[in-house]
Amino acid sequence: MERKPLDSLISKTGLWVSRNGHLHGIRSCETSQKNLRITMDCGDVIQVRNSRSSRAARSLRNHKYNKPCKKCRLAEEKIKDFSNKIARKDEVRVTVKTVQSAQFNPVKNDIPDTSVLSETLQPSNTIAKPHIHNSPEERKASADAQNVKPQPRPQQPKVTKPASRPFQKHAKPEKIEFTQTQKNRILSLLAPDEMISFSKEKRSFAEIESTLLTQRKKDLRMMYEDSRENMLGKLERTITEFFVDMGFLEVKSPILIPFEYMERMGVGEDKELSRQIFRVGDNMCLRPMLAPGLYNHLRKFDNVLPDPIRIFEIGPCYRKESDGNSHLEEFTMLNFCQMGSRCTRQTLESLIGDFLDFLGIEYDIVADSCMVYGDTIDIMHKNMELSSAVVGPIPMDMDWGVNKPWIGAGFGLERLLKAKNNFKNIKSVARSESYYNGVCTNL
Ligand code: ATP
Ligand code: 9VF
Ligand code: MG
Repeated sequence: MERKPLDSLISKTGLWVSRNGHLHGIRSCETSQKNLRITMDCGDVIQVRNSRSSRAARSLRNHKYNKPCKKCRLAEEKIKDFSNKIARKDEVRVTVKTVQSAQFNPVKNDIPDTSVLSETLQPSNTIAKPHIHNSPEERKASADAQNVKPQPRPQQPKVTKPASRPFQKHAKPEKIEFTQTQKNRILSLLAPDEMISFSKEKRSFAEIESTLLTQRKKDLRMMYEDSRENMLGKLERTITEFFVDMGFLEVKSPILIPFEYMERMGVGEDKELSRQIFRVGDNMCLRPMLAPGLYNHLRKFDNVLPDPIRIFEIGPCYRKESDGNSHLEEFTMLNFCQMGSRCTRQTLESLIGDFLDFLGIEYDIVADSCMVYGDTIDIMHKNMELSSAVVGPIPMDMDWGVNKPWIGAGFGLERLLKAKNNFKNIKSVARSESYYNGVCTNL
């Protein structure tokens, strides 16, 4: 049977169940394409997605609530009518959220900040405030994570709890089982230096989430107060300054390029790699690398600038490969190159060494090869490739009107940030609406 969206559930009952289980009467409800703005009889206003699967939709569908809101002054009849419906649904039971009274254990920090931790201690019956989740990703994370599976209904249905003991406390469970969605939500809320062992965890999902939410809000407020700089933007500025100081010219070439450029780079439609390219219309694509733009600049500057020519670009690149912890579909590449004199492996390695020392990132050099350039010098941080570097010339240069020796290296900025800051997931430092400077924004 198709589940009804929130707006139709509301219009049927005229009631709302808030996150803390209070049953409210609805005074008015404004609807937009995707959202509802509901004013309760008590004056509370909330904005929610008009979803079929949210916590609120489930509560209304299952007539699941904890106690009526006193300020709404709901008619006894209305409450009874709502409560009675539950009795007809055998599979549904009013779920009373139980939060252990045990002390909140901070998520293990390398260096615990006691001021942060003590502030995050909350009363054992605290339940998070309603949140507005805008993206499907956000909504899924929180709504699914909050989901409490319907349990077989006990013999004597007791819908409301005495007002004095709204949240009954049970004996502390030995071990908490987390769903994968809950684990993902918790992991997304961890700071880079935080870890959690789900198998040893004694706190409930709600407790952990609430502690982490408080910490992440604090982190974001601190960034707003302190530097206000975006990590990715700042790294781009820092690297730009470094290469400009080293005598490299900063260039910015188009992100939207003719697909023919990729054919000229040896990645034509017949090649497996071309499947990773985002095509735009019939003839264009989003650049998956910076080399075509740099080739064109080198050719044009050849008779203009003194030898050797040094240029670099930093900017977005796109590849259809989002799996794993080191790949993004939208990432930021640095490619620096030199053409003309002194284009040796030694110069290349020394430039790379100076650059990574400047950033304070450890690395190893390994030999590799790739389809576009043939032999490459790969720069690794642990098991992650930071860069592929090449000593030219190569036969392909001819197709770009370049006929001098060259050296060059391409680095991913998000991978540099991940290596430098120990981020677990590259997505937390990528262009994103879900993270800011490694901190989850779905709070
Ligand atoms: P990998 O083998 O890890 O997929 P690659 O060899 O295909 O990388 P290159 O074409 O050498 O990547 O690109 C230069 C650098 O750009 C890489 O060393 C990496 O730092 C970064 N990079 C490449 N693809 C991605 C991606 N999808 N997401 C984030 N960074 C990337
Ligand atoms: C080095 C890897 C051919 C002299 C204009 C610039 C390079 C390797 C870069 C990058 C890529 N290449 N991800 O080319 O410096 O292009 O695949 Si040029
Ligand atoms: Mg590579």
